[in-house]
Order: sequence, then structure tokens, then C-alpha cells
Amino acid sequence: LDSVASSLRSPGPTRVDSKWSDTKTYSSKKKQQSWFQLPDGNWDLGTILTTSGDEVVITLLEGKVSKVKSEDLIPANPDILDGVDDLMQLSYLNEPSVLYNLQYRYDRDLIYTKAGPVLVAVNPFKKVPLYGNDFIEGYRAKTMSGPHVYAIADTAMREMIRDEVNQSIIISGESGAGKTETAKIAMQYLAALGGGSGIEYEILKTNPILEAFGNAKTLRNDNSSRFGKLIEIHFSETGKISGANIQTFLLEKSRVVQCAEGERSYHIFYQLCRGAPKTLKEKLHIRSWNEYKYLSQSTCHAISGVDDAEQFRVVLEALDVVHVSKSDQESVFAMLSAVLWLGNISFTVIDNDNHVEPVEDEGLINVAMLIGCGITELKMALSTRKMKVRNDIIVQKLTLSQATDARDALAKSIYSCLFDWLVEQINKSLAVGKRRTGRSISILDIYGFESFERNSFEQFCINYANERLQQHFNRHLFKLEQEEYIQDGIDWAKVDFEDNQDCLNLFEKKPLGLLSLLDEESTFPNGTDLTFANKLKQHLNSNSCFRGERENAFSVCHYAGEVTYDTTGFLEKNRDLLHSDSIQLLSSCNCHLPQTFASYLLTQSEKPVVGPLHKSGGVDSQKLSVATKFKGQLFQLMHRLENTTPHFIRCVKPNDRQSPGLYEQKLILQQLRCCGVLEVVRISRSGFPTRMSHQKFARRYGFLLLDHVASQDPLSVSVAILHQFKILPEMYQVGYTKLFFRTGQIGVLEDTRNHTLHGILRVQSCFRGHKA
Ligand code: AOV
Ligand code: MG
Repeated sequence: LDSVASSLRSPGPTRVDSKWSDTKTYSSKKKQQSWFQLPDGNWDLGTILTTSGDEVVITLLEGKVSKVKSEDLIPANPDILDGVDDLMQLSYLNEPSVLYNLQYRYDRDLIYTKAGPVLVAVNPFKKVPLYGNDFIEGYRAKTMSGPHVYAIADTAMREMIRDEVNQSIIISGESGAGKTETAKIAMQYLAALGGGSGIEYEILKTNPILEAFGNAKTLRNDNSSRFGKLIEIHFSETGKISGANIQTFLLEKSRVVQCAEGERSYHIFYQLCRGAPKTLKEKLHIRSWNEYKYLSQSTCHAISGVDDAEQFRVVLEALDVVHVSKSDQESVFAMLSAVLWLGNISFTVIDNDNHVEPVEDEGLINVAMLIGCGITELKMALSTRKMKVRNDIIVQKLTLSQATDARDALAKSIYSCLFDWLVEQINKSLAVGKRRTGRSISILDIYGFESFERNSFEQFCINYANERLQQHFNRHLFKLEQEEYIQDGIDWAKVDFEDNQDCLNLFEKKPLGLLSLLDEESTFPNGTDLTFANKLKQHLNSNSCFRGERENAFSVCHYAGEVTYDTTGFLEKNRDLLHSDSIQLLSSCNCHLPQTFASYLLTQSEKPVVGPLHKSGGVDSQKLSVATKFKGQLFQLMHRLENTTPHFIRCVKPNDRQSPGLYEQKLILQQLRCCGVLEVVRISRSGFPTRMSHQKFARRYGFLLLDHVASQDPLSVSVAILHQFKILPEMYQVGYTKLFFRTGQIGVLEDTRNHTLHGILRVQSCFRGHKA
């Protein structure tokens, strides 16, 4: 017990195993508790009965006795360490011990655990009694201290005020792991602490709006975010919220026109169909979901436990709170209705060349009415394309597939502009009374890593974003930390970590990277999804993160696993063309489009020219490709985050069924491995998290010295202080410019300093009292 207790106190010379174990250097002892891997991959706890040479006899939990090789055993921690709230406290740090510790806590609804500086959150998939005012108050007043999102938000808040540095809370994890819920919990805490002006209420109300328009049911998550979000909350000098700003990243717009079986389109469509009042339904020609082609492509239309009609009322109320006027709200719903009716527009073939014309039915008439254009103009926009050939304008008729594409492109643009427009309205509302103090806390919640049976351009972008984010995580927790040790010349055995730079290079390298090759093929008049796939294979086959697959498929080895992408649709989605005819059509509409929205749509569609002009297509290709624009956004995001103090939260999904109480070891282990949780703990434990320059250290504690120090240079003073306070040599390192301490070492010094200072103050006030 003694040794256990001491290992709890000091992170010094305990064993550290990075992967499965390094039992070769660890000899099994009698009575030692050990992990033994069963054939199904799960771990069982056993107690060693006897050892002889390489062989060990153990009793497993159900009393079964087995003879095993000692190298197959991994040391388990003593019971006293069951469920420690920071993995750093484990005497034996190995995968089964970490898994067991998280499970021990998970079974008791303790879903949060620290892994050194990182908070690990295991999704409970049920209500857990960990939130609300009592908890918020507890963390604020420091009467509660266990690992929690509230504790992270509290630290961010304190560090923002203390250091006058902007903070960020960066939440990552696979799809369905709990990022969005975690972000909301963090916002809740910040709103409670920084509230008062009322703006915090508006900030919280942005969640139901953005989720209605930007989240959808996927096979991985019933409420999956289909966009990335960074919310920057601004604070005044006194720590009160003064405003906020939301930036969104690449909405998955293809979902509007197509979605896989078992998935849904955006929540708002079902909410509108089910929850709109009768008068609104009549006015905007809103029907039941199953009358719309876009929505009935998938048989899934409801989510268990979710009342779409009720959610619609929540969204309406939230729109009021963020000051979207009633008339603008109606326009928004009119646009949604138009999008749905667009999907119902069908075409008839009119000649032998397969050219088509839209059928003049209910769908067409409703769309024209809703967006406020003439039926003839709409028909023209959907079935013809004007082209400029030298100085003449010629009108080309479209084939069925071209016309369908034009129709879908229009629906997607209207929806994504509507989304951007809403975010802009929200930002206007949140900016009210904002005084820039330069202090903020940003919360990042993006779409998590995804791997489906079939992965397309959307997964390609989402996983690329996660790759970038993973690098940010690595940089802060591994690279920068270790570089600082090495730069300051301290004794340090480097800890290896999974660097994902190679994978990022595969995406970003010019001219032979995935993104460059995609852009090149997208501007090529004869480029197809197949020629794109072939080009990748031709140029990237030697890259270790790349694998060419059959026909139009390729695989990427992501940090979180290998994903096979199907290039079908890549070029079109990357070009994201809205034909000039459609743009013209929209610019001539006036009826239901809010003025600001209409002009918004136009500026979005007419991006400035970057890169070479398309040879044949004219104006259409003058805008940035989707992938390139996204890459730019991500770079900008990373740059912004670099200027903040990061706080990392890793969400973990315990099972693929979204059900409570199911703790699947293999699935969890894979996620912990991907994000290097063990390595983070290892660095933190053997590292020196507290550091101070020689000057500051000497200034801060120098007055506590009892003996005179011959030399007054900061280093000599510092060393004298260390000696006087008998700080053990293994507990610190003296660098060229700084002193580095292990966890908890500076505490004694701070306590003594505070006592002494209080003593001095008391004497002074006593003295003053006498004089008076
Ligand atoms: P994600 O944001 O990480 O996925 P969510 O935050 O949407 O995942 O979480 C998925 C579901 O898990 C939620 O709808 C809740 O039902 C449940 N859940 C998560 N965290 C909690 C919690 N703390 N308490 C109770 N239930 C929780 V994605 O956006 O798909 O990458 O694109
Ligand atoms: Mg989410």
C-alpha cells in the first residue's frame, strides 16, 4: 500500500507502458494482478498463483485456472487505484488498465476522466445527473473538483482573465461521440458564469436553430452535425459576456437533394412539415414529408424520442430570441418549401436528342410562386443554358441528366445560402453591444471522423478537417511540449507519437496531392470521376498513406483508420456550379426572398476570379473550388486557434448502437489509440508541466531565502531556493532559461510564500494600528 500511496503522490519512477506492454522488463510476481487477453480480444483480470520460468499459472475472475506465458500478461493496478479520476495516477499505465479505469467510472455514470491535460468524455447515451445549476455552482465555488466539462470551461475562464490570453475549447472525436452535446454543456457553464446582460440567452438559443438547419440523422448519429462550427464568445474585463460570433464550415449541401437509406435530410424540413401552423402550411403550400421526392428517397422520416412538431416550436421561439423578424422567418420557410417543391419538378423529353422540358405541374407552379419568378423563366432556367461563343449568345437545350443537375444545383444553393444567411443574422444579433476587449473563449465543434460503407466527397472533406485538427492536438500536446524541453537543454527521453504529417501532405502537397489533383481534374474539360481516380493512382501510388482501389475508388490511411472513397460525384461536388442562368433567375426574383438574402445569394454565386479561366465554360468556373475554399478556411481556423491557449476534450463513443450501458472495449481502445491518449498521459506524467524563467522564480521566491547568496544572478538565487526547500532533484530540471517542475512541486513554495506575505501584511497592519 505504501508504494501505491507514494506513486499517487509522485509521478516519479513508476512503470510506463505505451502500447500493449513491455512486460519483458517487468517480471511477474506471485499474487500480482494481471491482465490476460481472451481470444475475443477483451481483457480479463487474473491473479498469479505460481511462476516458473516463462510460464505462469493464474486464476481468472470466474475461478478458472490457466497456464499462460508470462509475456502475455500485463500488470494490473492494485484495487486502491480503481477508477482514479486522472489516468496519470495509475501505477501501471497500459491499455487494459486504462480501459478498465474508464469502464469502472462509466459504470458509475462518471463519464469524465482526465488524461493529464486532456478531458476524456465517454458518451453515456442517456441522461446522467451531472449537470445543472447545483453542479455549475459547485464548480464555480470550487466545492466540486472532479473531471468535468464545467471544470474545463472554468479553467478557460480563469486563464483568460489571469493571463489575458484568448482561450479555446477544442472538442474532437468520431461521429456520434458527443462533441455537440459537450460543446453545449461548455456554453451552458460560460453563459451561467458570464451572464447578466441577456446576451447569454441568445447565445444558447443559437443551438436549436443551427441544429435544425445543419444537423440530420445519419447511420452513425441521430443528430449528426453536417457542418463545422466555431463559436467565439467575447468577455468584458469583468468577465461578463459582451457578445459572440459564429463561424461555420462547409455545410453538406448534397444532403438536401439526396440522402442514403436509413438517414434523413436536415431536421428543419420534417419539423416544418409536421409543426407548421395550418395557415402557414396553406400559404406556403407545405405538405406532408412523403409528398416530397427529396424527403421520401429514404424511408426514414422520424427519429425515436424526437417530436419534430415540438422542435419546430422551439426553433420558432429561438428565431424570435435572436431577432429574426416574423416576416423574415416566413421568407425562410417559403424558401424551404421552394427547395422541397424543386425536387418534385420532373421533365419530359421533347426531341430525339433527349432534350427535355420541365413538366408544368404543381411542383413547377409552386416553385415559381414561392421564389417569385415567372413560370416561363423558371422553365427556361431549368432546361436551357445560355453560352457565349465569340460574340454571340447561343441557347443550348439540356438533356435529362443535365436538367436534373441544374434543378438540384439550384435547390442546394438556395439551401446553403439560406443557412449562411441565417448565421449572418444570428451574428448581427449577437454582436449587439459587443465591445472588443480582445478576450474570448472559442469553442470548436466540427463534424467527427466518418467511415461508411460508401464514402464520398463529403466524407473526404470531413475526414480531412479531422486530420488537420488532429495535427493541432499533436502539436500542442507532443511536439511543442517536447521541443521546449529540448530547446532549454533539459534531460529528456523523447516520447514517440503518431505523427499525421504524412497524411496531411498526401492531401495538401502541390502539385501532386489529393486536393491539387482534384482541382486540376475539376477544371479539365474532359475530366471525369474515373480519370480523376486514375490520375491519383498514377501519381500517388508510392505514398504510404494512399492506396489505389478498383476502378474509381481509392483509400487513405487516416489517423483514425483507413477509409475507402468512391470518386463518383467528386468533380461535380468540387466544382459546385450554379449556372449563370439560375443566378440570373434568382436575381430577378423578388417575391419571397428577403432583400438581404437575395443579395447574399448573388454575392455567394459570383466569387471573384482566382486561378486560370476555364477554357470553354465561361463564367461558371471562375470561383474557387469547394475543396480549395475549405482548405483555406481550415488554415485560417488553425491560425486563429494557434493564438489561443487550447483546452482539449476527447469524446469517445462506447458503442455503435447509440445505446446506454454498452461498453465495447475494442471500439473504445481504437479511439483511444488514434488520439494518443496513452502517450499524452505518459508525457504529462514524466514531463514537467510547470515552468518558470530563472528571473521570475528568483523574484517570486527570493525573499524567502534565509541565508545570504553570494551571487545575485537569478540562476544562483533559484538554485539556492531549490536547496533551501529541499526540492528533490528528480522533481525538477534546470534549463538554459527556465526551471521545469513536475506536477505539484511549486505548491509548497507558493504556500510558504503566501503565509510569509500574509505574515508581513499582518505585522504591517498591526504596526499601523499602533501608530494610529
Ligand atoms: P457528435 O457531435 O460527436 O457527432 P453528439 O454530440 O451529437 O455527437 O452526440 C450524439 C448523441 O449522444 C446525442 O444526441 C445524445 O443522445 C448522446 N450524448 C452525447 N453526449 C451526451 C451527454 N453528455 N449526456 C447525455 N447524452 C449524450 V457528429 O456531429 O455525428 O461528428 O457529425
Ligand atoms: Mg455534432
